[in-house]
This record gives sequence, structure tokens and C-alpha cells, in this order.
Amino acid sequence: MPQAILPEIKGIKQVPLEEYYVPGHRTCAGCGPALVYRLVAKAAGPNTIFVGPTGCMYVANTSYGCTPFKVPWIHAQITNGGGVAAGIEAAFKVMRRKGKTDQDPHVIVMWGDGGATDIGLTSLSGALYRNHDVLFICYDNESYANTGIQTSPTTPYGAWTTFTPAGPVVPEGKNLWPKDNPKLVAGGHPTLKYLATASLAFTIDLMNKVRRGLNAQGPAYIHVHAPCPKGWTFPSNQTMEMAKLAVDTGMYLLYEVVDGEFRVTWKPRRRKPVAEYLKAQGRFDHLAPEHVEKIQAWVDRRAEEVGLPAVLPPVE
Ligand SMILES: Cc1ncc(C[n+]2csc(CCOP(=O)(O)OP(=O)(O)O)c2C)c(N)n1
Ligand code: SF4
Repeated sequence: MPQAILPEIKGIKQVPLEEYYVPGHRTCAGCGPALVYRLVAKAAGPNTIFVGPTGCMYVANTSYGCTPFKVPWIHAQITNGGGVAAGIEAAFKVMRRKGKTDQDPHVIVMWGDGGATDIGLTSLSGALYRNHDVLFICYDNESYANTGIQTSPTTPYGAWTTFTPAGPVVPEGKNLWPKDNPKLVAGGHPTLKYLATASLAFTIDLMNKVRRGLNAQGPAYIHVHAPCPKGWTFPSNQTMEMAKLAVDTGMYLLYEVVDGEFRVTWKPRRRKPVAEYLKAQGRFDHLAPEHVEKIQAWVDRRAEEVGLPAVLPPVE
């Protein structure tokens, strides 16, 4: 099947009813990354091959000996999602050139943050640099989740993980600031056709960004904020609220970069204090007021850079 231009979804009524990520997988109740997968698969449609580097969205989805994917899917190492995807894309290109196939599938990598921003960053960067027509999606649950919640480069400052427990020596738990992978990718890859950040709470925006990334006919990167109830310790029926709160507080910023042009895609009317987000999750329970202030100052600085409104005091 040749690639067709995927149209913008203008409202909820235009969301395709077809599912390509179907019921039956061992993800946690309320798993954010599982919902991201479902929406990505829905937006991409049947002419798609998924690459699944090791992480929850490989292990939890395929244990044991089955998958919820209605389209072709292949496992990759956590280190080499870029290489595997590039190989698939190049193989189809050669086979088309030789007249051996007329198939031109979308190739999408669904990478965890540990993979995409840490252990697999070399392979991501290499594939982006070599101009492969692949959409790279990082579902960001802000930890190495599948191995039992260890810190990754996107784990926020102050978050508890099993590798960053809070204690007398390091009272804030994690004491490093997160790596800004979208910025890193956007700043360093001249071949990049499309880049976006997206959130599970903005489902239609997320699906449209997936379609723009696929329509771009070249390397694209989408970083999706995907709350993890197990790792962040919040009730499993609050995943969407948590995703929305991240955007409303400015902890997570929504924007896209098309052919080098930067555009903010969502501005909250007023920014909520970041404390509202932090107090909703057990992973931040140990934080002292000075840590919360430090995080607020960091959020303010980043939000000002992209022109988001100031924090107003909470309405009592
Ligand atoms: C080269 C290599 N190192 C370590 C592991 C162990 N491992 C399996 S799953 C996983 C966590 C992956 O984290 P992430 O990419 O953030 O995805 P998540 O589990 O959070 O969905 C790790 C480190 C591995 N499979 N391969
Ligand atoms: S640990 Fe987190 S990412 Fe993994 S399946 Fe559970 S909710 Fe999903």
C-alpha cells in the first residue's frame, strides 16, 4: 500500500473508530503509555509497522507470547530502535526500486524515555541524521519503568525512584535536572522534518501530531508525556488528570517545530502552581518547601522562554 496523506482530525467525531492496538495486554490499570500506543495506532492506521524497543510497551504488551497489535510489529533492543527502523525503511525503499514490492508502510518506533533519551539516544540520533523516513515516538513515563522504576534522564528533579531514594544525605531524592530531549533533537539534526511534544491529555492534538509526523516524508520525533500510575504513585483512575495537570502547571510544554519553525501549540489561560502537581503524586511526597520552590523557579524559567503566562495564586 503506498502512503496516503493522513488528514487532520478536526474534532472527536472524526476520530477513527478502528483500533490497531486492541484489548488484551499486561499493562497496569490506567497505564498512560498503553493509551498513547492506542491513540498513535489509531492515528497511523493499517499501513504501519511498529518497532518496539525493550521497555514496558514491549514487555507488558507482549507477555507472554502474544501481542495487542493488529499491524506488523517487531522487537528491537532498547539500544537500537533507530537502527532497526532505519533498516526496515531502507529495505522497503530498495525493494520498491527493484520492483519487488509496491508497499510503502509508515515506520514508527515506540520508545520509552530510558531508550530514547539515554541508552538508545545514539541510535535515535544516527537514524535522524541519516534522513530515514521514520517517526520516532518517545512515550515518556519519566523512569525506567519495566525494571522497577529507576531514574532516567527525564525523571524530574526531586522524584523518588529506586535509584534515587530520598534520605538524609540527598533529601530531595533525585538531585539532577532532567534532560530536554526534544530540544536536543530539534537543535542537532538538520534533516529533521517534524518535531513535537504532545500529551496524553490532549488526545486529538496528539493524534494530529502523529499524522503530521507521518505526512512529513522524512525523520520526525514526537515526545509524549505519558503518566505512569505505578511509577509516580497516584491512583490508576487519575492518569488523564495527571497529564492535564502537567500541562496546566507548565511542568510539560506543548509545542511543535516544522521545518525549523517553533510554535507553541497550547497555552493555559493561567498557570497553576507546580505544588498542585507535585502533591498529587507519591513520588514527590518527601519534598520540603524549598525543593518545591526550586522546581517552581525552574518551571517558570522554561515557561517564560516559550511565553506561557505567569503562575497566579491558587483560588481558595
Ligand atoms: C542493553 C540493555 N540494558 C538493560 C536492559 C534492561 N531493561 C529492560 S526494560 C528496561 C527499562 C526500559 O525503560 P524505558 O526505555 O524508559 O521504558 P519503560 O520500561 O519505562 O516503558 C531496561 C533497562 C535491556 N533490556 N537491555
Ligand atoms: S509500570 Fe507504568 S508504564 Fe509500565 S505498564 Fe505500568 S503504568 Fe504502564
